[in-house]
Amino acid sequence: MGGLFGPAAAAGAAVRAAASGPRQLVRPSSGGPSWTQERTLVAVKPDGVQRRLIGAVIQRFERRGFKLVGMKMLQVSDPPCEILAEHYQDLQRKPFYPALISYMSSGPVVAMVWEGYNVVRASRAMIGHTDSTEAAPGTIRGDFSIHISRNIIHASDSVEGAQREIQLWFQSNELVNWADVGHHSSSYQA
Ligand code: IDP
Ligand code: MG
Repeated sequence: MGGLFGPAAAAGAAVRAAASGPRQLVRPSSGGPSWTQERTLVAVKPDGVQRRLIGAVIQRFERRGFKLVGMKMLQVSDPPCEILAEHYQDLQRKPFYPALISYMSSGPVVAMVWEGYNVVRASRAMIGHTDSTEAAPGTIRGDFSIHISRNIIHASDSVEGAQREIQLWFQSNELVNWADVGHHSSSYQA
């Protein structure tokens, strides 16, 4: 592994401890319920980048009201692809694993961290079933994916998995804690 991902590769893609925790309690100033804010890792895979779908993915997450707190493009190209081995550690015995690593290292990936209420579960619903044949229309995979082995996008499947994956793909100083300060159109009065 090299190129843009050099520093983390040098660290053996070790999980770093400093990344922001995935859960924080937010109490709206207007009163109302306390919402548990989460973070999740979303990645546009090489086929999604090749098909110019980065913008479509970002647009869907922004429209849904989630907040982008980290994003970078990187190519995980050189064997042994430690970050991918760690990312897909649960799949190492699957017959498709070598092809999966080859696919994921075939071109650039856009990794993102999105924040919001129940963003882990919501983003899994937004991306749809792993297998394009089963993915519901309206989901990202249901609208764009052509095959289970070319399914456009990754999203963490649990809060614990999200924490692990965010720490794997991002340094803590690559994540930005930014606050809403009322630049939505609904905040302005004539
Ligand atoms: P997920 O991406 O929906 O969480 P996982 O089961 O975690 O699905 O599998 C990770 C990735 O491995 C999938 O997104 C897909 O790229 C690939 N994959 C999973 N199952 C198959 C398969 O049966 N054939 C080829 N590739 C597969
Ligand atoms: Mg998965």
